[in-house]
Amino acid sequence: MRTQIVIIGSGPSGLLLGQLLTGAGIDNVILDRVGKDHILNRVRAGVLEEGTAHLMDQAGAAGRMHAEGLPHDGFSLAFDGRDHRIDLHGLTKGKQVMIYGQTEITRDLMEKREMSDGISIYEATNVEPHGFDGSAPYVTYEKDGLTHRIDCDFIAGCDGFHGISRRSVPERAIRTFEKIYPFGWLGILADVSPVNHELIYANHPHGFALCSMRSKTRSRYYVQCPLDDKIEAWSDDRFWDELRRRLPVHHAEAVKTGPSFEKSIAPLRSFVAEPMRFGRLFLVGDAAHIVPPTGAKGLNLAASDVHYLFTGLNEHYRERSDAGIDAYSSRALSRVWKAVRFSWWMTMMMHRFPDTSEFDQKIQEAELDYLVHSRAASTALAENYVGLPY
Ligand code: FAS
Ligand code: PHB
Repeated sequence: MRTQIVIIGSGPSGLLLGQLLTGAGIDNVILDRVGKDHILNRVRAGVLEEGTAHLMDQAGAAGRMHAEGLPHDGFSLAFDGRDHRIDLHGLTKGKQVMIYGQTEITRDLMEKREMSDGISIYEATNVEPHGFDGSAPYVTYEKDGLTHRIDCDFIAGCDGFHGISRRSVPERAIRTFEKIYPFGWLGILADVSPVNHELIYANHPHGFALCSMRSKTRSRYYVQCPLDDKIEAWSDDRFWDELRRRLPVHHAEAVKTGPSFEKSIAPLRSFVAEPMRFGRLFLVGDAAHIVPPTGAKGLNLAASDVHYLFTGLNEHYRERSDAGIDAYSSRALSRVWKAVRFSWWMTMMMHRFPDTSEFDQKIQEAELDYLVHSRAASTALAENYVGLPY
């Protein structure tokens, strides 16, 4: 088989890139090592920047997002028993975020791809990129007991943090930067109405909590937990008690509880690989970077990477210009590092660290006090949260 672009990974990065390329008449094939249902069963991000929503429009896959998504003009920071609203709309001259689950983004893009007759090969094992340091790259994979080969012009490594693409780059050619946080997030999904019409990020002596949602009838909640914590140690009752303990009383009393149907613990890390291009192989999304979910940036960074790479590939084929693909890594990394900083800053500000000193705790409290009482500080938070320009 031959195509122009082989995309490794059928998560949001791969599917969004595939749909934009298809819309521009650029042939592409998506490979994933698991099946569609496995991908659709993952519960991850929930907040979309306007840039991400616009890319879904550009991909022609935004109908359900506009119909079912919840545009939000602000969110609250809760600490010391009170909450403080951050007026995103007012502080960013009218910008919003869209509450719409990553699972739905993935479903919409999969359906759009099927309608566009895009080729996606699932349960492709031992996927391997080859020859990307030359001018004739190709990808091999196994399926139904046979080894297959796809020759191409370029390879997009959209295969996430644990994928094969970054691991295929010679160690001498790549630098990585990492910070591991000493706690995780225990998250649940429950079909109960959200405690508030907007998100609440809470900093409490017992730890961080986040009140989010997927719709007006489905809530997504998180509590900070020790890194070595186990799901089995968290009954629903224990979760609801701990969530309410970490919220201001008026919110705690309003929490609607019910049986959770998804419960998971995610570790938190910051990670960046540089560069994001190796000849004819490009790293995209989580394959190149990971952020703690505190700033709701992971999925949105994947979207801006896709924007930069699609723009470059489109120029390559339409205008015979390589300026865009040559600039891909530096353009993407410039935005990545600003989002990595923001996600680190929000994580440091909103979580309780096991080994924090009394001095560091007072600094955190001063940071929160300054943030909610200074328009300049709130504006800086707001412009990062809605998403810096592409
Ligand atoms: P993904 O990891 O989503 O997709 C990669 C795809 O590549 C997968 O389908 C995988 O099966 C496939 N793949 C991997 N290795 C392969 C191989 N060798 N061969 C073929 N295919 C291969 N972001 C937020 O903004 N907010 C959040 O709240 C949030 N919560 C998260 C919770 C968890 C537990 C995790 C892991 C991430 C979370 N994220 C969150 C970040 C997440 O949303 C990512 O940013 C997003 O999934 C990035 O999408 P992709 O780059 O497509 O990578
Ligand atoms: C979510 O709804 O899953 C979510 C929202 C905001 C975050 C992280 C996760 O910062």
